[in-house]
Amino acid sequence: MMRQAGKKTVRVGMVGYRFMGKVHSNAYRGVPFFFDTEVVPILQGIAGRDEDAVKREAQILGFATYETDWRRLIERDDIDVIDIVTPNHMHADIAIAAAEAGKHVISEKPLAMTTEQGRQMLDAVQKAGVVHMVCHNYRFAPAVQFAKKLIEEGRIGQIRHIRAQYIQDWLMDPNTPLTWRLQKDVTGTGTLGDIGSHIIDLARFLVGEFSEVVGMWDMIVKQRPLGENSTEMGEVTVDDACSFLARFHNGAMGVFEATRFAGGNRAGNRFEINGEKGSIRWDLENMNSLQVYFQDDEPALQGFRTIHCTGEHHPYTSAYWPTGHSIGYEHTFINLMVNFMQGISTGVSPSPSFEDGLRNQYVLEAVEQSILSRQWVAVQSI
Ligand code: SOE
Repeated sequence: MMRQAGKKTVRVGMVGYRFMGKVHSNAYRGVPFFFDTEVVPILQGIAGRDEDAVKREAQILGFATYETDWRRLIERDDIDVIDIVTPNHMHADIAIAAAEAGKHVISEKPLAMTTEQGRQMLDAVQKAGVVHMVCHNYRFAPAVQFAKKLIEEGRIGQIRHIRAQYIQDWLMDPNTPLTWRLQKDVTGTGTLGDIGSHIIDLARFLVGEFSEVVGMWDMIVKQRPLGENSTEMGEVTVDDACSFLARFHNGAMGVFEATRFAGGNRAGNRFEINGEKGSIRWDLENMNSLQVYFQDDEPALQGFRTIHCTGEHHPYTSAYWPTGHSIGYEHTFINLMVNFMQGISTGVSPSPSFEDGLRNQYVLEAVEQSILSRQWVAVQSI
């Protein structure tokens, strides 16, 4: 850890340790390995209720200590950052307690269960003056950052359309057990909040703010086994699939789809944006490539071309490998954590902040209300 010499450090306390816990831990370790940030994270403590499991995970993930109560982690003087990788229903209590204790806070998405909770979380971090961030990692894929650059440079002109999907297939087997992601009181909404929130974030990042939405959703498998080999069944209480139409304040139109029943699509997180002068396409399953079309290309050569965003001219990539060498899903989180570390060193919360999380939550709420009322619903603004 030579690059750590003489640097300021922030001591991270993480609550939770499963999939996202592993991803975040890997990202913190990657920051000083690849980037020269002012502030460097230290994996100081981890919390989880099951002592044997949390002790084991602390060792695997590289945390110095563990706690079996997240409140104890927040009370500790040797923790500067609280990282929330728990199921959604715990985000608000942990984030608010962390902010009140003066800790910087980073939370997995969606920010909250409701807009009311999201508002309380934003108020708490603003009142405490701590740095905050929500983990919409896909913005930090180099090809997505490059798309943003092209849009800001006016290369596709005024945006007219976005069609975005996050379609998966991991629930197609009706014997797949009921997980917390399928229980309303733990997760809030199903596909809408879990993966729909990611494409909402990408749309807000690349196109702008939503003005109104109308949606529909469906619950496809209504009961599932409670565990791997269980014959006992539990109720699925959230959407398995959700689609919605949107209008943006800048006049653009949007078509969005989230499902866990799109056979063959393991991580079909894709968008196409069409502007007056060109189009841009991205697909997580080919995440280092960006397809672009420019209307002012010579007519005989017009068509989509593919840019492999792995070169020195593309955002973030030169921190990793020489031109042409691909990076993966985990690097989107390293890039995100680099922004978080920079935010801590400047005192300015990077985007996506809790404010972005709340704006995202307003879109989720409007989609849900539109489905329940079978009407278009205006998206509240902050
Ligand atoms: C499961 O649907 C999941 O792991 C989401 O929770 C993540 O946010 C998404 O990035 C991948 O799929």
